[in-house]
Amino acid sequence: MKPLFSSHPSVGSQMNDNTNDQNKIKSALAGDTPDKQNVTAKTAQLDQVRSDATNEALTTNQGVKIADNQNSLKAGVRGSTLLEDFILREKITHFDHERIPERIVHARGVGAHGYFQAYEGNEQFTKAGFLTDPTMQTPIFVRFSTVQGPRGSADTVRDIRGFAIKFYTQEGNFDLVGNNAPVFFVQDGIKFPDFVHAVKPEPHNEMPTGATAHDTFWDFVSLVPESAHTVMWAMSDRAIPRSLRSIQGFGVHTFRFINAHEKACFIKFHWTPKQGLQALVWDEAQKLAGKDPDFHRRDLYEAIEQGIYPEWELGVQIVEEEDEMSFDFDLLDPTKIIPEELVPVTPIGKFVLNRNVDNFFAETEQIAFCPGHIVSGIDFSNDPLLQARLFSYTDTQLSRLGGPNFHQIPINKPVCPYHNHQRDGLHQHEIHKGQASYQPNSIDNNWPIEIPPAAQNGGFESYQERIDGHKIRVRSESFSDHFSQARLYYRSLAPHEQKHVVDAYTFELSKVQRQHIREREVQEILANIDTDLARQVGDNLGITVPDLEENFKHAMIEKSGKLSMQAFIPEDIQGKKIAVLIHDKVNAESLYTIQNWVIKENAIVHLLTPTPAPVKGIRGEQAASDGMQKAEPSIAYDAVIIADGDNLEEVLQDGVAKHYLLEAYKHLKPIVFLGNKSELLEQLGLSADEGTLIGDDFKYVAEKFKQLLRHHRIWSREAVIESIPA
Ligand code: HDE
Repeated sequence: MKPLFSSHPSVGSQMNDNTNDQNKIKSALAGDTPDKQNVTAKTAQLDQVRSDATNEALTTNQGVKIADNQNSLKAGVRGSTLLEDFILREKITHFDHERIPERIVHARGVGAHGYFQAYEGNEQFTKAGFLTDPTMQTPIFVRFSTVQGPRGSADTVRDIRGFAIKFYTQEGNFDLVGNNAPVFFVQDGIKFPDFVHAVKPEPHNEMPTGATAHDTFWDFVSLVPESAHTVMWAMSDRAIPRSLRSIQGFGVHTFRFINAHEKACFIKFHWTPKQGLQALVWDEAQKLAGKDPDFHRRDLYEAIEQGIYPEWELGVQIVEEEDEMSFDFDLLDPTKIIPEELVPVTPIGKFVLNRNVDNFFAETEQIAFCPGHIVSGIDFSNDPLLQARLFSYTDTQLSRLGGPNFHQIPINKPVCPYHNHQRDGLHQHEIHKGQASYQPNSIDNNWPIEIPPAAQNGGFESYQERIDGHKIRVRSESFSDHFSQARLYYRSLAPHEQKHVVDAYTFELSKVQRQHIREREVQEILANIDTDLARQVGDNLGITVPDLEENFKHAMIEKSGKLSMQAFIPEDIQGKKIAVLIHDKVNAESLYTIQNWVIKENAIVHLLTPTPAPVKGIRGEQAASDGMQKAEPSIAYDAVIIADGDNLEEVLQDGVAKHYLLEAYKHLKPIVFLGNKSELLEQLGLSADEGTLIGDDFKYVAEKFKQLLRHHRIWSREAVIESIPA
């Protein structure tokens, strides 16, 4: 971190008490602790990002050295440009073709590298090498995404998040292409193009970008009750995450594990962040979409640059083959969860993201996930949505990445050897030697050869499921209950989360122009889920709601403990972002105390000033600025501290600082008022509550502050904030 104060000659003698603290800060600056902070990290990163051509001559793609990269070749000093200029033409032609088609869904994304490490004891379930060797660290690449918006859309829109993981295992690549919701909008892949056409910006005017709040989305989902459960997730706080570091991931479909004795079981993948689950509030999400459309990718990138590595625990729910039919829903139905009360999650390993990409296009944009990339020990189920995905992803890469050799792009390449008789095609990078590109062959002794499944590190063999049925286009009757689990989700949420669901349906439906669509959603979908929910939304929209409770089907379980985000409060405050507002005549000692505490907690603190210039401490010291209050708004932080100092009058004159505090209060954030700053509460017309900490010395409020930060928001304040201006 930048030193907070310049070594002003007058400071030394008065700051003796803090010498140790300052030394700690300095050693952190020098890299003695892993707790690097934002500002230095940015500088260091600028130093590190070197081109691979540093110290090399500029050339054309054919290797011809270029003497002038500033001027095209012209017929005379003021004459026209010559067609002959092969340097200009090569450069412009390449530039013209720089873009590739964006992903049809999940176009907006961000990725990072890391590793996966298995826990002990998984061999009882699976023979997959990367899951059964706890000493091995398997490299991974994760790409997070939103579903609806194009590549340049904002990060914080209301949407399900994609959470795709590529495991580069020694037995081939395994792609776990999941979402941050455990269920999906449709049950059969044949409905996916319809769903995507409805959710995407409308075709006549290409609006809205990155939002489901429009007629075609609600038209479709109100006509397709199987979407009810997933829509409920999309209307909940899960769909406006505070950070990509604080989302859960799910494989959605039921898969299979197969162990070395060929015994199979059904599984569902879950992965849960050590950082806990946290959401934005809706007003923040909307404002961030304008003030920092890169909010989530920046948060992930900066955390990793600063050595604050996000971590998730991977687990599976395991269902024995013989228990397949023992639930009141179908395991093959991707609109259903298995409540954890019925089948708990067994942890099988953890993964950490610890390296940013070197080049966004080469890695994040060109990575090609496919649920069909699977390794021995894992297999598919007959979930009809999964089955369609097995076709779609490879197919889409052909047009995105321009041919069948996309597995040769570095980010997609397996780390284990691969050999076969596939040849040629667009963008072939390999120079295959020899004459025999077929099998059987005697010219090359039949190489490469098949490896039987029973051999060590053997060949892939599909689970030998017995199939006996008619060739038929039909939806299984066991897929027909669309509302019990939507109800289970709603009823399992904390009261403030339920209120947010009501607010979200109200907001979204208020944007729907056609009254009959609004009415259908409220009267035919919501009324079938929960009468109270439907009435609240209905009242807001002026729509009457029938009482359908008599028809409600009672599910095996009515409430589940692991659906509310409140069930995932983190143990620490690692990576939380704290803004400290400072003005001239700030109390320096108080800042050092805060700084040391933050370093110890591995959190992030920014000293925000009225302008980018440093401010003066009480004793004439200079406090460097980590950013200007106007440019680093409260919506980008988890908590605010208004620093101690002899400057209450200055703060009262500062409309930006006052708005900062009002907004943080309105967004239910912990706020610390140091020294005489507690007077601001009254001046701003705010009530003191459990989230407003007041003290002369930060030391005495630090522990309480930490607990508030762990819990992320002051929910009890929500009832009183309506009258505060947005
Ligand atoms: Fe996808 N999906 N999807 N999807 N999906 C794509 O693949 C598709 C589904 C998911 O970061 C596309 O490479 C079909 C469920 C993620 O690169 C495409 C069906 C789940 C990502 C495609 C589904 C997902 C994609 C677009 C229904 C959660 C981003 C570009 C049968 C389990 C991966 C591409 C990344 C991307 C098709 C349903 C998650 C078009 C046909 C269910 C996280 O192939």
